[in-house]
This record gives sequence, C-alpha cells and structure tokens, in this order.
Amino acid sequence: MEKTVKTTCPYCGVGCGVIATVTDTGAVSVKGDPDHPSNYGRLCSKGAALAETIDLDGRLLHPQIDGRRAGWDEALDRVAEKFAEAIAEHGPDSVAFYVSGQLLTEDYYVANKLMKGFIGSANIDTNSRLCMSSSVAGHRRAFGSDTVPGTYEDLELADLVILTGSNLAWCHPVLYQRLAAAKASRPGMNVVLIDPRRTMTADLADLHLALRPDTDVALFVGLFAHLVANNAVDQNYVAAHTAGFAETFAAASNMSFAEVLEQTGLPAMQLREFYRLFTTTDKVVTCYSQGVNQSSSGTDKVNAILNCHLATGRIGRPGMGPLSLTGQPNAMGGREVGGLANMLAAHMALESADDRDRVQRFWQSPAIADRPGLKAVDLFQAVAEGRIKALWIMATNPVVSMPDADAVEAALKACPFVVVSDILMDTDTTRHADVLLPSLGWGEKDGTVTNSERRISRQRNVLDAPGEARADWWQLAEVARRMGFKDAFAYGAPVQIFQEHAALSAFENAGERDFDIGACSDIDRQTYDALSPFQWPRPAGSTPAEQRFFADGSFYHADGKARFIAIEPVACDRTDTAYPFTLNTGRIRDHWHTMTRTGKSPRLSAHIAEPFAELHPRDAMELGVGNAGLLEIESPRGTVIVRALITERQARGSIFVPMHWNDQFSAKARVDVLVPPIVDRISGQPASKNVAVAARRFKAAHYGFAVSRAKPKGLDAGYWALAKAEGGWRVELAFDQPVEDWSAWCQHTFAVPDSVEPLGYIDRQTGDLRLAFFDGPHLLAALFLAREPVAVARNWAIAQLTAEHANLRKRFALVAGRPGADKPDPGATVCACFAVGVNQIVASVRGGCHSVEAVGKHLNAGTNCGSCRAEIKGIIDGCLAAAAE
Ligand SMILES: Nc1nc2c(c(=O)[nH]1)N[C@H]1C(S)=C(S)[C@@H](COP(=O)(O)OP(=O)(O)OC[C@H]3O[C@@H](n4cnc5c(=O)[nH]c(N)nc54)[C@H](O)[C@@H]3O)O[C@H]1N2
Ligand SMILES: Nc1nc2c(c(=O)[nH]1)N[C@H]1C(S)=C(S)[C@@H](COP(=O)(O)OP(=O)(O)OC[C@H]3O[C@@H](n4cnc5c(=O)[nH]c(N)nc54)[C@H](O)[C@@H]3O)O[C@H]1N2
Ligand code: SF4
Ligand SMILES: [Mo]
Repeated sequence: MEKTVKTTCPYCGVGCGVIATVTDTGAVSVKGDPDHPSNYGRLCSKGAALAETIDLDGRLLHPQIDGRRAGWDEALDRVAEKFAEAIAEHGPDSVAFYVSGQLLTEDYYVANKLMKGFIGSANIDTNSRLCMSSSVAGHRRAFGSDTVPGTYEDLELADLVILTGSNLAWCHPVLYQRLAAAKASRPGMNVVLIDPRRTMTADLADLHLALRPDTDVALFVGLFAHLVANNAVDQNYVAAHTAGFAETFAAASNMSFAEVLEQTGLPAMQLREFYRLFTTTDKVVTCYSQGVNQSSSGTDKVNAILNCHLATGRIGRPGMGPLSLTGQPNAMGGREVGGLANMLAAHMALESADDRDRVQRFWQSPAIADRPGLKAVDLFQAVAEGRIKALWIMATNPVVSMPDADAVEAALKACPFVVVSDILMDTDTTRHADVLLPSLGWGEKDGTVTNSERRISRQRNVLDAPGEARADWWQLAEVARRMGFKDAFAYGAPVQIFQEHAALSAFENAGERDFDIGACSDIDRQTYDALSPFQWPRPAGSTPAEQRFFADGSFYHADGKARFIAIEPVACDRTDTAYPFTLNTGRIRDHWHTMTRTGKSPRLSAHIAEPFAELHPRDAMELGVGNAGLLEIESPRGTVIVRALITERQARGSIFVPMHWNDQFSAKARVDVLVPPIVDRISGQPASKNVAVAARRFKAAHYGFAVSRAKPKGLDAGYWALAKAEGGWRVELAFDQPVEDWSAWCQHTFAVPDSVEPLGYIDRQTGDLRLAFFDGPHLLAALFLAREPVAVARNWAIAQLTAEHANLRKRFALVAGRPGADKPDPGATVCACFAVGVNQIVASVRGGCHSVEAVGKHLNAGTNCGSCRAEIKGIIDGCLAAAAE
C-alpha cells in the first residue's frame, strides 16, 4: 500500500512543507506541499532531492561501545553511569551536551530539561551558537525578548527589501523565489544586497553594496545618523515606545558620511542611493543572516539594524520590519526550548530568579541551573583543558563546523568520555566517540520544528526505523531515567513532550512572555498528528492567526519600551602582512553543511563537485595560479588545499571558501581548521567570515581525474576530492610526487580485483596517462592524468560508468584520447533537476534563447525547483555581454 505523508523539509529555516510518498516496494518520492504557507508547493534543489539522501548506505544502525556493536541497554547504562560518575566526582559542571538546531523541538526540550533542571548545570550549548546567537542577543537587547516580529509575507509586501549578509538565492532558495515572484509582479519594489561578494542573490538586486568585510556597523550607524539629519525619525513612535534614543544618536553623530565611505569602501553614489531609499520608503524589510551574525561585532550589527527600524517605527506592521533568517530547520524551536547555554526554557531568562523558580516548580526538578553554562567555543576549550569529563554530542559535526577545528578534534580525543548520536557511522566527529548511538533521521523521526517566521510544522515519519535506530528524545529520556529521574522523563511519545513544552510556555504567563502556545497544552495524539502549520503565539483559547509582534508598540522590557543601543563602530584594520588575505566562508547551493546527507546525491554533488576558493583575477595572477589550479590557504592554525575559482565576483584581497568539505570528502579541506576561536563578546558567536590567511599555489607534479564504481578507499594523494556520481564516484586528484606504479595505485584505491588487466594509453609528448579497468563491458574505474589540470569532460567520463562497452575497440576509445568526440560535453551541471550543464545553456543562448524562460522552454532547465534560475540568468547576461563586446 502506498503511503503519503505531509511533513517538513529537514534543511533550511524556510521550513517548506513536503509531501512524501512511499510505495510498497519502499521507493520514496517527494514534492512540495501546495498547502504549506512557507512554500505553497515549491521546493529547492535540496528539498527536491530528499529521496536520494535517505538510503541506508553508511547509516549507523546499532549502538556501539568503543567501536564494537552493543545493545541499547548496555550503551544507555554506560552513558548514564559515566555521566553520573563525573557529576558525583566533579560536580554537575563537569558534564556537557553539545546539540543542534537540527533536533526536533521535542528532542531539544528533553535535552535542555535534563541538563538544566535535573543535572543542574547549564552546560548545554548548540551549533546555533555558531548560527544565530548574535541575533538572539541583539533581539534581547532591543526588545527585551528574542522575538522575530515579522513574517515571510512582509517580504512580498515591502517596497524595499534589504538583504544583508545573506545569500538568499542559495541558502533560503524558496524564500528567494517568493521574493523574486513578488518583485516580478511589482517591479517598483527595490532590493538592496549588502555583501562583500557578488553572489547569485545579486542578480535580483537593484543595488549591490560590496562593502569591506565587517563594516556593517559603520554602514547602519551612518544610516541612523542620516535618518536623524533628514528628519526621517518617527518622533511620536520614538517618544512613546522606545528608550535610549539620545545616547544612540550621540554615538552615531560621530559617523559622518565621509567616515562611512572610508570604512566601507563603497562608492559615494551607491551609499547615497541606499540611504535615500531607506529614508524615503516606508515599507522596508531588512533580512539578515550569517554575514551579520558570524562576526566579532555580530550583536552590534544586529542592533545597528534594529536601531534604524525602531527610529522609523517600521516594525511589526505589514511589509515592515527586521527579519532574522534562521539557518537550520529548527533553530527557532531550539530558542523556544532554551537550548542555548545562557537561556532558560520557553523564552525565560536564566538571569531571572523568578523565571528560574517558575521553571523549577513546573518541572518539579531537584535543581535548576543558576548561571550561564559554557558557550560552544568555551565549551570545547573546557573539554581540551580536561574540565569536561563527559560530553554528549547530538546532530552536529563539530570537528568540521567549529572554529579551530583541529583543536576541537584534539579536545575530543583527550576527553575521557564522548557520546555521539548521529545517523551515520563515519563522520569526522563519530570517529572520536566512546559510545555511538544510532538516531532516527528525516523521514523516520516524528515531532515539530519552527521556521524563521515562527511557524511550527510537523515533521512526520514516512519510513520505519532502520536497524535499531531510535529517536534522540528517547535516548535522552532513557539516560535520564537511568540517572534516577524516572518520573520526569516518562515520555512514551513526542506528543507528550510537546504538550509539556506548550504547557510550560503558558505557565504563569499573562502576556509577559512572547512565546506562548498554551492552546496546545492539552493537545491529544490525534490533533498532534493532524496538526497544520501555525505561527506562534497561540495562547490558550485563541485560534490560529497570522500575527506580527510589536504592532502596538509594546515590547518585553519591564517598562514595555524597546531599547536603542548606542554603538561605537570599531574600525577593523588588517595589518598582518604575513596573512594578507581575508578569508570568508559560507555555503553553496546544493550542499548542506558537512555533506553527510547531500553528499549522497549524485545530482546535488554535480553542481559543485569539489572544494574551492573563489578569488579575484588580479590576486590569482599575483599568486601565479590559473583557473582550475590548486591553492593552499594557510592561517596560523592550519592549512587547506582547494581548487582555485577565479572570478570578478570576488573583491580583491578576499577569498571565499565553502564550509562543507571535510575529511570524508577531501584530503584537506576542512576550512574551520583555519578559523581562530574569536567570538562576538556579547553573543559568543564565532567570527567565521573574516579570517586573516595567506595563500599560495599548490604545485602538483600530476593532476588527475578518476571515476570509480566502488567508493575509493585510502586515497593517497596530495589533493583529492570525492563526489558521488551516477553509477559510482568521481575523484579530483593531484600528486606532489609521481607514483611509481599507477596501475597498482588504481587497483588499491578503486578496489579493482587483481585479475583485471588495465587498458592504458600514454601520450609521449604531453606525458598524459590514461588507465581504465573493465569487468566485461562494464567500466570499473578510469584514471586520467596530466601535468596540468586534466581537461577531460567530467560528465562524459562519469557516463562511462553506466555505459556498455561492448567490444575492445569501444573500451580502448575511453583511454585513447577521443573522450566524447561523438557527443558535446554538457559542462558543469547548473540545473540539478534536469541535469543541464553550462555548455548546453550557453549553446541555447547563442541559439537565440535570451531569457530564463526561453532557456527553460528549450532545455527544461530551471523549470522544476527553480534554484538555478539566478545562475541561468547570470550565464545569459554573460553571453550577451560577451557578444556585445
Ligand atoms: N544550500 C544551503 N543552504 C543553507 C545551508 C547550507 O548548508 N546549504 N545552511 C543553512 C544554515 S544553518 C544557515 S545559518 C544559512 C546561512 O545562510 P547565509 O547567511 O545566507 O549564508 P552564508 O553563505 O553563510 O553567508 C551569507 C553571506 O554573508 C556574506 N558576508 C561575509 N562577510 C560579510 C560582512 O562582513 N558583511 C555582510 N553584510 N555580509 C558578509 C558572505 O559573502 C555570504 O555571501 O543557510 C541555510 N541554508
Ligand atoms: N567556517 C564556517 N563554519 C561554520 C559556518 C560557516 O558559515 N563558516 N556556519 C556555522 C553554522 S551557521 C552552522 S548551523 C553549523 C552547522 O554545522 P553542523 O551542525 O556540524 O553540520 P551538519 O552537517 O548539519 O551536522 C549534522 C550532523 O547530524 C547528523 N544528523 C542528521 N540528522 C540527524 C538526526 O535526526 N539526529 C541526529 N542525532 N543526528 C542527525 C548528520 O549526519 C551530521 O553528522 O556550522 C557552522 N560552522
Ligand atoms: S528552501 Fe529548500 S532547503 Fe529550505 S526548506 Fe525549502 S526545500 Fe528545504
Ligand atoms: Mo546555521
């Protein structure tokens, strides 16, 4: 029997509704849920490829202790025992949890309750510290609560949308599509992008401000001064609903127009235009993401933005307001349960004795944490110093994603007891676990998540639990019970946890706290199962309604007023000539974080198949590196080796490297080994976007490209990058020294049986070498080697893995230097849904298709999920510009 379930995408904070169908043979397919108010049926490339990422290959299916299979009882006993032992000997602060915005609210609630109420420490922090803790801190300073006032609809209603530190086109693609559609229907709408890089999002922007890294504070403090000078301040609003204006103005008045120009490096015309647009447009929405949050001045950046919205009273009204874009599917749910080390549950404050008392009474707990716990960076430093004796990591991969990643890895090695709950057996983090617990993944787990606009949606299971995998909340509750807290953790199903969470949100809450979903306090199983997406708040007795906060001008500080925050911008001078480049890190369109899921999909791996460093042509020239050459990037903490991608989109002196690649997919590309543990002093969020580095060409004796049916093992090369491909794997390679026996190298790496003889070809003139191994008509592996970056058409070579090579002549053609002569090379994949390559799009443009729609009609590209539409537009613009020259 076919089963169809409405659920929610497990990737970004847009929180799209997904309809998943599983047939009786177990085949899963997904499509966008047309009724879900986040996406109205749309999905991006990652959402559309979900079914390709849920196979059991590499899954962790049984608990393990010290690398051997163990039963659940034994594993849970061990965890409870070790945690209890550490607490008994060294106190509650000697243990810690490091969790994730990818947990469901129910999981997160249990983790937080166990640590803060029962263990009695606040040593629970989360990867959200690296993600949006600056926004939390900024909101709390300004509003007295961590409230996101607006909704997605505001983007569509606005006349001016400012996207700052956000690559919306790639990171919140469905929201980007909603914005693009709104702009197409109302061309008067202006979009301003603020980002040192010219990203794909720039294609939608009327104005792109490529400011110098970390000069956002100067930009927005200057805007504040400009608003005052131009009588654009809403004096009535400021007088009635805010405090701190005078001090803030005093601080801002130092920020002259000339000073802003000096700091940001922007052209005067652009700056003037931005200030004019903000001053003269009423309906303004400012969206901010990691370019704002991940900075040593992240919290100030947030407040500099909020100051401008408060000064103009543009908050909480349709089409107006600040909107923090959350990254993970449940970043917001984590905030609601108080999953950060400095928060208490249900948006209550750890600093408040009343709140602590209230939560403790509600939980009837033996303890309540009474001071903030260790924030992520401090937490791992404490692990390194031996102060943490037992650590439980859940749904995050810190050996890849934490700053100073090598030090984090060393800390885990040194930690006496590490538990990791994950869905995969081998990640850079799981390999350091003493106890490894198999969790349920997307499609199997069941609970709720909250998206960027406060909308709570159900994730429902469509598949049975594989092997012995169990839910994260269950693991936590079982350990809690074993630690002696039986009654407080007697949950049998997620609905019971959700009820309790909802009840706590309403407990002694007469409107003093923003987060109130009291209407769900007595939700029964059936209603929970059928729950439609709804926005909070939803107090008892209310019915679901779209609601903005602060429309009435009342905030959550004791006096009901919002606070302006006086900010002194600090000029960020870079004088270290040993590390002259600024490293900026972030995301690409088709990969999710550390690639444990998206790395399974050939389609998603085809868009960008290896780690890269984007840099300006002049910088590349000075470093002597050509396109497709390799770069070694170094900071005082480590080095990475990645492919050079030379583009004018990048400012001079600055290099962009994606955060995704790790030791499972590349030789040396964990970019966080370069990032120092510098954090925002208020939020504790690491500054992942502004790192001083040096760069040089990585000189290789040989470059290579290979395809292999088996997953390559023990790759021994100076540089390698692995990606899933249709029918097997693709590998980019570079060797600092020649290998003595290439054939033996291949047989070992690609698991080719000794009995298989290679077919070989050497071009004496160029030194190019090609080797192929066949099992009858089927290619097992092929290696293409050259002294320069290998020019073989990648898609053609990959297609050989699934092609039939009926006779020797055909097999020999593979190595004989006529790759794909019979078929044009489609080029790197642009449209993941229909596997359309860049060369095909260029040909289509040359053939007369001059719009995204025309290309779509011709090639289908961009007509399904639409994630590649910005890129297609870029290719069209590039072709047309080149033709006009
Ligand atoms: N495809 C994809 N989508 C994702 C994710 C993913 O892994 N892959 N992850 C999700 C998560 S958890 C998150 S947090 C979000 C992140 O979403 P975004 O924040 O949009 O993504 P990033 O690429 O981290 O960074 C955004 C931009 O900030 C810019 N930036 C760098 N320095 C500065 C600066 O000083 N000022 C300004 N104004 N901008 C600067 C960078 O150049 C970059 O283009 O994406 C979510 N969506
Ligand atoms: N340099 C640099 N570093 C960054 C960033 C950056 O922009 N630049 N961004 C930061 C940000 S914003 C973020 S959010 C982090 C993200 O970084 P991480 O959280 O480390 O990245 P993920 O790959 O999402 O890790 C999730 C892990 O949980 C596992 N998993 C998946 N589903 C489940 C489940 O249901 N239960 C359990 N128990 N496990 C599961 C996955 O296999 C994976 O190992 O990276 C941060 N690090
Ligand atoms: S935009 Fe894409 S990744 Fe984000 S929730 Fe929607 S489908 Fe998932
Ligand atoms: Mo994030």
